[in-house]
Amino acid sequence: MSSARYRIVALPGDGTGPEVIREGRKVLDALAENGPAPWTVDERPGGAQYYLQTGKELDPETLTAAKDADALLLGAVGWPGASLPNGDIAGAALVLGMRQNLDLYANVRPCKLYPGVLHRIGKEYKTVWPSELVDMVIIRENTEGLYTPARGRLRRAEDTEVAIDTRVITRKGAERVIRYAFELATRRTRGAPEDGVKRVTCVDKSNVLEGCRFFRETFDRVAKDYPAIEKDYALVDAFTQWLVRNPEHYNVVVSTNMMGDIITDLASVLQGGMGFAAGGNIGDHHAMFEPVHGSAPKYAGKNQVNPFATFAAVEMMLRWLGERKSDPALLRQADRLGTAVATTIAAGTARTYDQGGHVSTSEAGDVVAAAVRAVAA
Ligand code: GGG
Repeated sequence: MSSARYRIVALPGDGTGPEVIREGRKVLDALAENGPAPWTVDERPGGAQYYLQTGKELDPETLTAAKDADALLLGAVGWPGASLPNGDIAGAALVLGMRQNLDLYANVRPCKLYPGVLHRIGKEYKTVWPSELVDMVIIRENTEGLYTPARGRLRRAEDTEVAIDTRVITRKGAERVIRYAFELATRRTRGAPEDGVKRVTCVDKSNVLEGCRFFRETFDRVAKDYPAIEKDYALVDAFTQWLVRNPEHYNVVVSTNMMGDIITDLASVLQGGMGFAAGGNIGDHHAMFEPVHGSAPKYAGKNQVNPFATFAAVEMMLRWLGERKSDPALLRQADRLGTAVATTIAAGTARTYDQGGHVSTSEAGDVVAAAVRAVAA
């Protein structure tokens, strides 16, 4: 019988997902050496490839296990040609489905540039943004907006005449994610790199869209409860330029679902690309952490992709769990992993292909696991 206190459910998913989750588990094992592991990892199948094999995206027991878990760790989903009869991508049950089923309303994406990370712009690998200028968190609403399953087509005979995606912005959905952003800005020790100011920026398209006007009104209402935090606004189109030109202005950013999806992928370029971007899908009772990248089918089975986004997701998971359970040992493990990741990146000893290097996924995992062992427990 295990004495572990915490149960982590891992969903490796498709393509390169299992490869990066294997490395995430490697660093979790390294953290747990020299003592009884405080966690168990219960790995479950699911995703598009599982759908092709079994006709199910996941087993019903996996959803039950997810509801009973202390935290979830997701790999990646999606596989070419794997779609459900209604046209949705197979495997979405692990991402969009979990967000709905577990009410994971805040998608939290830190965008921090570690010293030693290179930017790929064109064919060159170089440092573009100094690391001290990029340190923000983008919060995306995760359960409604344009991803609400309220859509359809009007067909006449064989032809589609109309396709409709309904964008739903509710008072509850907007309010809770905006409050999450202000609470995070309050808790974060650092303000914006530019001036140290604690600031929440509302990104929307309120000059055109009614839902965005409602989102911004809700932002203004919630902001009144946080007088110490500066309110800031950006229309999403202008934001895309400002983000790249002046990343140092941003501290915490909040947006609606699809706009948040787009701006966070753009922001990942500031931190070295999707190979470094991790996200937490966080609700009041559950949370799921993931490398934000997809399943990258063309790299699947090649042991080539960058596992650092998964290490960052594991670190976020340990920190969230440590705070939730008031467990200082878990918080120390999160710090340990953070230090191991930062020193490895700074040393440049685990550069995968996306950084212009030749280190494999599993070698990068070995280097970080060794770095974890070198940081005192
Ligand atoms: N790492 C999870 C993954 O594979 N995500 C792919 C994806 O399409 N995500 C959609 C979303 O984040 O809304």
